[in-house]
Amino acid sequence: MTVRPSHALDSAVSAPLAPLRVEYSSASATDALAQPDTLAVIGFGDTPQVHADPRWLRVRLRSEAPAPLEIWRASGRVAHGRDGDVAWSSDGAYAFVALNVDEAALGGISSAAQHAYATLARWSRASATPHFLRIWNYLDAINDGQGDTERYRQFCAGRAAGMDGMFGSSYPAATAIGLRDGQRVLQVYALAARAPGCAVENPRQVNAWRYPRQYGPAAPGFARAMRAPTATPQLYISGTAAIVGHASHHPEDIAAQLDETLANVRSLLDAAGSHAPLDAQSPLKVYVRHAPDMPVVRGLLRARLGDAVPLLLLEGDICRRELLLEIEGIHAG
Ligand code: 3EB
Repeated sequence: MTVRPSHALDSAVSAPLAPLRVEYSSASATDALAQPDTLAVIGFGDTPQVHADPRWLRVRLRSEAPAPLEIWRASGRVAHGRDGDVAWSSDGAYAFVALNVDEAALGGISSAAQHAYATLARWSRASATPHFLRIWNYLDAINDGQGDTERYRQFCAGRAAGMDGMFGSSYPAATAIGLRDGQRVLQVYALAARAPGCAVENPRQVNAWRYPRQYGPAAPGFARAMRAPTATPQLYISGTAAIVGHASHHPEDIAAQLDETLANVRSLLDAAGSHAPLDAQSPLKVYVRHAPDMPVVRGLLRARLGDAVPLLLLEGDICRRELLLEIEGIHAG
């Protein structure tokens, strides 16, 4: 019998992770960054804050009121640094990886996306946390351009080219949302882990990576949700909208789109075998296309979900013009 000397290491690598702790917080970024277990601090909206720390990220989306910070906390001691245009932090179990790519320098949104994903692929191959669980993509003017030249579709094409097999047959959960500040800088950030998660698809929706050709030259490479490789259940829910099968439903009806979206989220939780209701352990982020819809959406969500679910509402464009809102989140259960 051969005893593999790396056995102890193998089991450490495959041991379940402690859940990442994610919260919306009114703490100051400086205080949050001072904690040794802080993996990432994400500021939304017009926050003027600038921190040199690679764990700090500003997402250029407007919020209803001054937005809370999103804080990710790991379990171990967090190291952080920069490699080229990648900012990273890691406790060995999880990693936060972020990059901003100037479109003009790369020759457009498609090449910027390709560069971003090729960079992530290279980073992950050299890392102790090579498994992507969740990726966020933010780009300016996402709906500009007609047909296959729409910027979202060009982004999808570049993303597919840059991924180049890095996810094998299973994509991570994702969000892709439009910014409106005219800055042509693609923002991509990700949560990666030491062990692989498990992709979950939604039986009410066609898998996004199988969308038919009418939605663009390259199907969007993401899973509807990702079960984290954690000791207690944790589910990362992708951006979810009023799409049934592959078609958008209820154009121009924000309330009906909200209910369809919640039906999709519930169906996804069922598919993931999660029977716990959305609660205080389920922070949701809600992207709303038209600012005047924001109080309406907040009211409807409180009526549907109760007061315990942490909500962060942001103004942003959804990747199909007729979609008025999108909901993403994390769920313990
Ligand atoms: C959808 O279901 C809505 O391109 O990464 C949601 C989540 C959407 C992620 C992406 C797109 C993406 O197709 C749009």
